[in-house]
Amino acid sequence: MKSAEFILSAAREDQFIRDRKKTVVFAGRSNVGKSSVINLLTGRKNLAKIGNTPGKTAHVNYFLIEGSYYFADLPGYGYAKVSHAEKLRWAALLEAFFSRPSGITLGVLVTDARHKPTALDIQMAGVFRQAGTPFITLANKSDKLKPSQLSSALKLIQETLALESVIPLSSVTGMGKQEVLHELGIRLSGDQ
Ligand SMILES: Nc1nc2c(ncn2[C@@H]2O[C@H](COP(=O)(O)OP(=O)(O)OP(=O)(O)O)[C@@H](O)[C@H]2O)c(=O)[nH]1
Ligand SMILES: [Mg+2]
Repeated sequence: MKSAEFILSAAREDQFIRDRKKTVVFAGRSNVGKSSVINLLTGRKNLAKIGNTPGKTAHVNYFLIEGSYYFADLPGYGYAKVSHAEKLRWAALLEAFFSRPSGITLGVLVTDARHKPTALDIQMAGVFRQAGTPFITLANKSDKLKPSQLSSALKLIQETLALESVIPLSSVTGMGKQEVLHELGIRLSGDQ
């Protein structure tokens, strides 16, 4: 991507960006690699911070891509050691984020190729569906699987989340990057 810059980190509803630019929302379990995927796609190694203490960053981070649309990095869910109060705050933030979905053009649900999607992943897919937001699903960390394991792993994700397709990806090797960029190009080119 030609340019990508960090814009702001929103901790509260009134900080969410509500201009008319298209927004691609990245969601997924804590530590699944959302920030790594953003860095891979933008070709910037340190744009989104990787591997911070999980569960500590309940912010929505916005990046402006090529001056024309946003990537929004949602806080990861499902980190066991997060307090109940923090989980509630996260849920409220997410609900507020999707309560005015006007700018949200596309969701990117990042899952872990090695694992069956969790109940929270199923809920997240439900949030996108309820908001009427189309989303694509990535099976990140595919480099950790043997090629022979990949197709059954993808099938498990696809069936558990009732999806039409899943794109295998590795933020480490770059496998799948072109396919995701191609898909984003198609989804963002419509004049929604
Ligand atoms: N092997 C492998 N490791 C990855 C891949 N993607 C991310 N990681 C590693 O997984 C860890 C978590 O990556 P992050 O990008 O910080 O994950 P995140 O989903 O943004 O995490 P939170 O922001 O805490 O929710 C880091 O140690 C990454 O280096 C991948 O495709 N393959
Ligand atoms: Mg992150």
